[in-house]
Amino acid sequence: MSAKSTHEYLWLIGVLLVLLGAAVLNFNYVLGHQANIAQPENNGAVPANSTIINVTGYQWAWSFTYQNGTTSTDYLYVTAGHNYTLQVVSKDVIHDLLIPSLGLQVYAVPGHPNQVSFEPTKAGKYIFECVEYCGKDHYLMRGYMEVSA
Ligand SMILES: [Cu+2]
Repeated sequence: MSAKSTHEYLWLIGVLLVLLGAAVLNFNYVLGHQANIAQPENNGAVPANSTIINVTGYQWAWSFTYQNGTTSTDYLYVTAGHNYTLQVVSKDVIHDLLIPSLGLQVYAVPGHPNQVSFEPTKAGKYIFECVEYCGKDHYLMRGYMEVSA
């Protein structure tokens, strides 16, 4: 083995160690955030004990209508330990609702409701946002999910 190839092996090992370190940090992060992820179900069936919330995306906000008829804009109110089913639709162009803390993402399409169920497990305030570019004020399509205990 020449001196040059030894040098190359050292670089190779160094780079692999850096990548391994990044992988460990990444897994750590992902696994650490999984406590709040509660099995999104997206196969059309509403779980028996689920509360339906109608969600409408439009340029440029999210509106939520609850079973008692009340509505909220850019705030989603839920309670930990309860199951919810979002029925998501759009009034105009295609939007895409992302709630990172739930590992949940669902398209809002005009005339084609999409449905996703979830169960928040930890009280807190979590960001959500539209992740499909939908016009000039797309960046304003964000809000908070408030999970009460
Ligand atoms: Cu949007």
